[in-house]
Amino acid sequence: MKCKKMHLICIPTLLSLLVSNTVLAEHLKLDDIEVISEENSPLNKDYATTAGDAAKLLENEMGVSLYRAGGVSSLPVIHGLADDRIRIQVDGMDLISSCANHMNPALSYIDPFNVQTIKVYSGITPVSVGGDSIAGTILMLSKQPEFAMEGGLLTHATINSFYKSNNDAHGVNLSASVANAHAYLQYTGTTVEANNYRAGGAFKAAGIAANGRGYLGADEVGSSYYHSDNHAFVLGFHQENHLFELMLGLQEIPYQGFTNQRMDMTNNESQQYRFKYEGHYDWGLLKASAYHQRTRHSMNFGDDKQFFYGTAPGMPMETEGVTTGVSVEAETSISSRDLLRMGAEYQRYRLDDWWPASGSGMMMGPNVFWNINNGKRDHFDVFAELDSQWNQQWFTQVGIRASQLNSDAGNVQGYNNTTVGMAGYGAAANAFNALDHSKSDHNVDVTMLARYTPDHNSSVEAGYAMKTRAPNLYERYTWANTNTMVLNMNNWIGDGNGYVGNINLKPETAHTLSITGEWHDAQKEDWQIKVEPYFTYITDYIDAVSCASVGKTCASRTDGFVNLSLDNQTAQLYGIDMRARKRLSDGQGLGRFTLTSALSYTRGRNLTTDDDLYQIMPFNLTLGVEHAYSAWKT
Ligand SMILES: [Cu+2]
Repeated sequence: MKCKKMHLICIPTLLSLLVSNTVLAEHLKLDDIEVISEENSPLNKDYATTAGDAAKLLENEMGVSLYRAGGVSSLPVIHGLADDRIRIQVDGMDLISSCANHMNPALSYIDPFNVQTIKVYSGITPVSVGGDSIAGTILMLSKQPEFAMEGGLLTHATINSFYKSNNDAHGVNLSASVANAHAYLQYTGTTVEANNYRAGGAFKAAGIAANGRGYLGADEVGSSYYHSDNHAFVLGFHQENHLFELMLGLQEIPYQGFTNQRMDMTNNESQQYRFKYEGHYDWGLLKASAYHQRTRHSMNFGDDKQFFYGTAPGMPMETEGVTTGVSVEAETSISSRDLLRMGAEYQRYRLDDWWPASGSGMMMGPNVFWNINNGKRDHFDVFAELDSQWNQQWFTQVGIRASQLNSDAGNVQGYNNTTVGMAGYGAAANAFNALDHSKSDHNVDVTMLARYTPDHNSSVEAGYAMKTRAPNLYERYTWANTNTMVLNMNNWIGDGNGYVGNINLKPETAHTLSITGEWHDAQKEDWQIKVEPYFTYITDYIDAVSCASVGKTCASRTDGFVNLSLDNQTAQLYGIDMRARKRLSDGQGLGRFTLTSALSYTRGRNLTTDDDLYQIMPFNLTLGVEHAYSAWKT
């Protein structure tokens, strides 16, 4: 259906080849080690549809919407809250977007084909998976190791490719693994590439994309091309009740256009190293992990944007982010009723964001512009969570998390040290450098949840959560306010306006009430309905404000956009999500037909200004009919 509307031909699997050699017919799955929560969702991995963008796997998740940025860098929104407000873990790593335009969000670092499990917490998020976020949590896990039975050998190889005619998107995914009863080695690699895609019809006049650039058709969406390569090596060991895993991940995105930004990604290289341990003991479960990621990111004007401005050949912008994390978590039954979970997490983050000089003018020279110099954001968290199964009907969970977060940034300089005029950066740099940049935040999260399951056909869950997020480094430490071009470059929101940070920002705290009701037949096969209303009140919500209201004098502009800063305000969101499905026929004859529907409504208001919040998905209702016949699904 989607394909027809877009005038494209989907060939999800042009070539699909599976090679397997199993010496022993059975292989050993470590089911006892994998802890799957009920938020675990079945994956619809249509490779052509996701085409390198793991965020697109979340498209049908209850409570989640997406906003598009680059071809492989969509950003999820949970109940109207997006980006850094969501905790996103990829294989246990909390990855941070190291770019003034947030072009490399966490989910851009995993290939959708490699994702095995997604867990989305959209309502009340347990503190064990929350922290430094005020919306929900998204956990994405890649393929888990499979070991052979004792004395056996398990080998596996898969190659997939796809082609989409609309934007010539094509890619290859390769996966190979070998395992015996105790060790496991896996490689997965992917390359995806696409040209600009075409809209359903003409939406602008055809012509050159920009001065000195090529021609764009009337239906061609400029700056929507991309190319992304991912490689992951995993080595696992399994000894009785202990699992050790080492992962090396490499990513390169040589180019990715951004339709919603003034810049494009001209390179993104990332190396990820991860160690994971899971062990079962008589007293319970112990999990530990450590990770290290380095990202080197470059931006400039891509092929569909003007490159020369006077004597300046483009505007190079460079970023390096280094994230290191360690976590330990233990889970133990303290009685037949109570399960206690305790953990500690540490994360260290470093960020440099610098823009080399360009051209002979004062606007971008003669010095290097330091947007963020030696930015630091480190936090240490501890949490405790108690699950209690009081009887067949009642389950409760209470949790508390405390976090100490320290951030800092070094002194900066502009392209020049002139203190007057819009191309003079000295005054703003001097003012920023005169301030003490180090900040400490002490955050507390609390969760209380109760679930009542009266029978096999229904359950009701209700809860309250208090969650806190500290400002990111761009929100706190971007400093240049005299030049619109520079302000434009700091736009992690993706709305075309110019932004300057505010060092006085406080962490934002959300209070959420949520109820989830679920009704279904006993087997959850014939019919199912799930309703989730929610209400969130946020104090110190970080929102865009006029520069003057926070004592800054920003460059004025008349191009329809505005230059803004940030301040803590009060916001409120409420809404409802609903999902329903009913089987229409039972699988005899023509196959099984199922009617599905999804409804979501979110209303978000800034109570300080009485304005609507940004990035809120309008009311939407989706109806569908699923058809399954043997192995076919439509
Ligand atoms: Cu960027």
